[in-house]
Amino acid sequence: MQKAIPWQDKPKGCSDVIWRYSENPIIARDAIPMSNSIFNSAVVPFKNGFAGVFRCDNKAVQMNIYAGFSIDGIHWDIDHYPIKMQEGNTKMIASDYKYDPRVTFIEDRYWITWCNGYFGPTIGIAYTFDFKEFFQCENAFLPFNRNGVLFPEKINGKYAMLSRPSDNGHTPFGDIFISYSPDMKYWGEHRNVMQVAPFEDSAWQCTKIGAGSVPFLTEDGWLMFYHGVINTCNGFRYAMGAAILDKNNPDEVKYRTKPYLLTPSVDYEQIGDVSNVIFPCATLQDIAQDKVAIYYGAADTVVALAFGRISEIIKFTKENTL
Ligand code: BMA
Repeated sequence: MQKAIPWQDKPKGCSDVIWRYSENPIIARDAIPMSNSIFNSAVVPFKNGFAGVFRCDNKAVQMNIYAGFSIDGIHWDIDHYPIKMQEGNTKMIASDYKYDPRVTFIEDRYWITWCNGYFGPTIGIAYTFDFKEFFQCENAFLPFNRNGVLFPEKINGKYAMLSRPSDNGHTPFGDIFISYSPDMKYWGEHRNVMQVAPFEDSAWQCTKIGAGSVPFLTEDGWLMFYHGVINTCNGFRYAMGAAILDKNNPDEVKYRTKPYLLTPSVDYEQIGDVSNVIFPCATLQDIAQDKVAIYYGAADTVVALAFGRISEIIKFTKENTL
């Protein structure tokens, strides 16, 4: 039987399809010694509970990724030292920094993707079986790139990854692309999946968009939560939407939310090291029970949790598509 995912019923009077966990944030900025902030992080079911890879910036503001474990998906024991990589399918690759991890179970192991500092940001890849030993593989792409998110199964016989070509700074543009690989080493067949929205149609996602959580299969296709950004006179604001991609050809967007699903509007999302950021990186879903728990970084400072009914999210996305 599937381990119960974190859950709270929709609060009375709430008319939204996504609602926040009442005890947010679930991980404080100082959850481990020497942490400045813990945010944009990824979790998966593991053994009799859950495991995760956490983005932690230390007090020197060095960005790195840390393993963590939990029984209930809400209370986490995060290692006090960053993940130490061993050689995977290539010689060790330099890594000036690591941030924004995603975790995807494919076939027999957990794959970690993250933004890897190699002459600028690009997508790093590693695998683990146990969240203790990690094996670093080839970077997926040339710099500059961010938000690499693997699909949880091969598509037409190949590994598939969403990503967002970017620049070496705070990137004032960005669309989501898909790439394929026969072996997790060589990536190609790059295709555009989603572009920013026209300002007049859906301004919250008019500056840049980036893949967020690992897509999961529903009857309507792959459901994925992504972030969309608007550039305001106070800087970028990151909100969350949902997209449904075709099952066999995931470069085809079937539906995509025109309104956001969640936008920074409570204190831990609006106030932090970077104000006004909601950055989804993972979900836990229970398809049979029609439940999804969404993990997101808030204000580049803490990790928070939100919930929704999968069927309601799909219905909303179809009825409110861009
Ligand atoms: C992006 C990344 C994310 C961060 C976001 C908002 O470029 O650096 O890690 O959450 O900006 O600051």
